Amino acid sequence: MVSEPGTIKNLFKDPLDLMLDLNLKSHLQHIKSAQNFDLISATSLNKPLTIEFYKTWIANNQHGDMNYLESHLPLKEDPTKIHESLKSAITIAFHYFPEIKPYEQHVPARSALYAQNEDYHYWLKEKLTASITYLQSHFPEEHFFPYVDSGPVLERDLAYQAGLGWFGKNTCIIHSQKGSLFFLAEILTSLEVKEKIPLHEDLCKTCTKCIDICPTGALSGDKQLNASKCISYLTIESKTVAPVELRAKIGDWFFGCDMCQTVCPWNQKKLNVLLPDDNKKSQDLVTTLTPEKEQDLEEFFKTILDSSNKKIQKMFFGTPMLRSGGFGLKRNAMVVIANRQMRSLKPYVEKYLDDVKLSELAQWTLTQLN
Ligand code: B12
Repeated sequence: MVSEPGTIKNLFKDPLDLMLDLNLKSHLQHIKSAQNFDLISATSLNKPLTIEFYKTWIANNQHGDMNYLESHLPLKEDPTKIHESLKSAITIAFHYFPEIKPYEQHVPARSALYAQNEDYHYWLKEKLTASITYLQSHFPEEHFFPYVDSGPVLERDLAYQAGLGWFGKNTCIIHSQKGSLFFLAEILTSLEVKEKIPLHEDLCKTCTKCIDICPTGALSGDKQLNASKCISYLTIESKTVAPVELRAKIGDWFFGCDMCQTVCPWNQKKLNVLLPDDNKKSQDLVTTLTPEKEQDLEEFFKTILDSSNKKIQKMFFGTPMLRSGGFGLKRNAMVVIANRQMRSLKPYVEKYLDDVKLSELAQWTLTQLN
């Protein structure tokens, strides 16, 4: 069970409005407006509230081949092992759009919203670094370390502890005002934060839309995600080809997946304003495209399958898609080609029949196209 300190009433409130330490609050307010952060708050670095869930999840092998999640365990359990001076975390949420800085390469394939942008690991870290420069000028004796995604930090737990939102049934941190379409980031610091922001109440209640829609059954229950079945894992993190039984269920997702977030009632307001194009919000496994967009997609996959892995790496440099590399993006293209029945691309797939890592998938794709 999660031990929940203090009250859990924190409804429809910005965590800063709940902050009693006025000095800390004014600094965080300054940073928030300077960097246009959606939410900012702080918490002392206790043992993560949800570490037991994390341990069970790893022990049950729900993490696929993301071995780093296993090796991060000791540091996630006790963040002071990262640096002995650490006492607190300033936690931040920043929306993935509309400040989209589109990369030069137009990607017409269906991709997660967060990935339609320059790689957030860089630009969000820059925002943290600018915030640290400000903090350092007011607290010259203290240490500050920026974290965005890749560090050994249980980011959702810290966000939860700082009142940035609750753990949704889809496992995402959801805030009653902001939804969940945001990145999380932190500044770990030696600064002492005594403030205890009330936890955000879980407002998922009886809704099960995210669990019901998950095409691969990766979400099997409330806050239960088997990563090795998640389309996001299969198209981004996995270093292998998806098991045959999951391939059709990936639909036309080329990179990541947003279904458990775009179906969420807490994201509808934002989605309707920012994504008026219905196709972008589509909950169909395979989207309907205009002939021009289908043509665009064909050309894109031709380029992917015709290029060396090195060339692909160059093409996607500075974007989140670089993470999948040449192998991953070719793998993803083939699954979409099969699921969209893109028969004209058969000759491009045939080139991979002798490929060490992709031959079986190429064979499967051709069988689906026949
Ligand atoms: C590994 C990873 C993945 C994996 C595994 C996902 C997962 N759910 O764990 C994969 C590749 C599948 C993935 C997918 C995505 N990810 Co990811 N991912 C991570 C990463 C690096 C580690 C997450 C982790 O530790 N998982 C371990 C498991 C056990 O954590 P968990 O599923 O969240 O489980 C917790 C809850 O379920 C909770 N819990 C369980 N039962 C109960 C009961 C109660 C009562 C309570 C209170 C809590 C609780 O405790 C668990 C432990 O904290 C973090 C960054 C980081 N350093 O933390 C980003 C991160 C979680 N991902 C993020 C994003 C944006 C995504 C995607 C939306 C990307 C996409 N569109 O394709 C999807 C969303 C899929 C989903 N529904 O989670 C954001 C989430 C932002 C948010 N609003 O929550 C993060 C924080 C990155 C960032 N810096 O912005 N991701």
